[in-house]
Amino acid sequence: MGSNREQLVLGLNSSTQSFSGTVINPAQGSIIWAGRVNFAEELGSKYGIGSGFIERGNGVVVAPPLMWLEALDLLLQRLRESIGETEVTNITRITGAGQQHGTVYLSGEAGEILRNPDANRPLHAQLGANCFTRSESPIWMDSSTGSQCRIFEERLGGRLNVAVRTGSVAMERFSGPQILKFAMESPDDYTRTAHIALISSFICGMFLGELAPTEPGDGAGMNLMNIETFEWDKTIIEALSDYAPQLSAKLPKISPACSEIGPVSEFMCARYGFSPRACVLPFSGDNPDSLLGMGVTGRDASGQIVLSLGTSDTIFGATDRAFDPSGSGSIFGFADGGRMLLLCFRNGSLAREKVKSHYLGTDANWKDFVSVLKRTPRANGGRFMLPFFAPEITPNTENRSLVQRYGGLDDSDGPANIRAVVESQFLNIGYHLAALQMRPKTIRVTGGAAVNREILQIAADVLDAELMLLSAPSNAGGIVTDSVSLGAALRGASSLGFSLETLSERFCSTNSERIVPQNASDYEVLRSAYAAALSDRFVRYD
Ligand code: ADP
Ligand code: XUL
Repeated sequence: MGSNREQLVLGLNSSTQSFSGTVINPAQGSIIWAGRVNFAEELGSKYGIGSGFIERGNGVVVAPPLMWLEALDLLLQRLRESIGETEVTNITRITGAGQQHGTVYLSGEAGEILRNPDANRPLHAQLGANCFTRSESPIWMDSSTGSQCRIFEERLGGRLNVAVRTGSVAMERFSGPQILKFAMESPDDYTRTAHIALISSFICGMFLGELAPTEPGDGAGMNLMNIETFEWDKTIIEALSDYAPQLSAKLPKISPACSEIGPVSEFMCARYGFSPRACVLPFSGDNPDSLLGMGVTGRDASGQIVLSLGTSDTIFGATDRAFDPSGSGSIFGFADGGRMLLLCFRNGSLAREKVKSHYLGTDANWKDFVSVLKRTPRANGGRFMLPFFAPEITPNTENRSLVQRYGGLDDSDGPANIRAVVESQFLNIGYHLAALQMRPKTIRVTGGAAVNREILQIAADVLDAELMLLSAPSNAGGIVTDSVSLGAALRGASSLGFSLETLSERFCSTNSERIVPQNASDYEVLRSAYAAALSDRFVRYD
């Protein structure tokens, strides 16, 4: 193995719409490689998915785990082709993140096959139907588990008690209610399930060659982990045991985010050229790793807020809070041993895409969308909408979509609707931030839509906050939009002896472009109108 200067770290991101990776040289502060496999473009027809998932009706949203494995195979082949065999053997730490909350249900055979796969064939060709007790995984967009959330609340003495124990009220997309639903609807398949993995720990297991532990950042997105102890909450598991028997035995152990959990498997070395001395760390959730990748760590962490404009829009930051009594915010673990607070808005990029193709045609691109934004007036003459084209998480629309237009917004007026969806999404984010007494003056931005300066200017004006883009380390160029795989790589590098603060200084430069609010006062009337429209439809819980 080379000296510390030559050691490289691979961070991965098994996300909703793509599988991406970043290789860094932590000593030099440089990005060696970044790659991505887009599910829809490269594997869409084979797996019958649209934007990375399948909607089965009644709020059920799933994705095939074999698709993630095939994408991983493609990505790792590209990595080797691109950086060459020698550089691959210099990778000494491997970790990653997954879209949060989704669960993978494995039979006893999965563990056996993982221990000794044939290096001549990819894993997706070897983990056959007998390895899964459920061929499709429910993912974070699933909103079908309202009745299971009510069971959590009844059994644990109310919604607030669930939040006090787990950091979040029982939420439809969270893994606990999803597991309960599976156990109730398919008891035989549940009984055959030997291991329930998060998407993150499922992918991690492919590198370890055995079923992998979960990590507290992502484990907090299950409603099953105690947010104080970062252990499975025995009281909850016991309270649900008549619905989901033997659950403890099916859950992995929990290992800290920055711990080394074992060497990379022989299969991975033989098939992709990794060094047998490369170590694997637990995989985390995409949001916790994104927080690290956006440079939020250490003493000045609290108060730094990140807005991620990916499939979902999310807003998050480090926190001392143990739970959010209003029920909208979730508390997750964070790699530096602390906690983070997150608000998730399901109607993010996909709602913007939907409005784009509805009014501008399916061939329209983001330039067309931007040109409409440029020629429509700020604040839209008082027109706005409740922009929940799919069931929304914040506010919780309880498995229903909800699009309601206000201020004379006419459904047939394309330009006004295009502006309205963008403005209204940020009005919604601003409303929920204010409800949590959060009024950040600067916000770091990432995610696929962060390249769109016109959308960012609207966000800055509506939220009345300066937006900061992070510039990618010099040799990579551009701005950071895949902060998740970068954050995972930084976490991996921490186990080589670099402090997270040093890594953050080296990789997360905030000396880049800023989007300053220029017209925040133009939105004063709309902010109040939006708040009135929303409180008219939703009763707050506190
Ligand atoms: P995820 O990690 O959730 O899979 P990403 O962060 O990769 O998602 O973001 C993907 C989204 O970014 C797509 O749904 C796409 O609509 C959006 N996007 C990409 N480019 C632009 C752009 N120029 N303007 C607005 N949105 C964009
Ligand atoms: C967070 C959430 C989403 C997923 C997918 O709670 O549901 O952000 O992590 O990105």
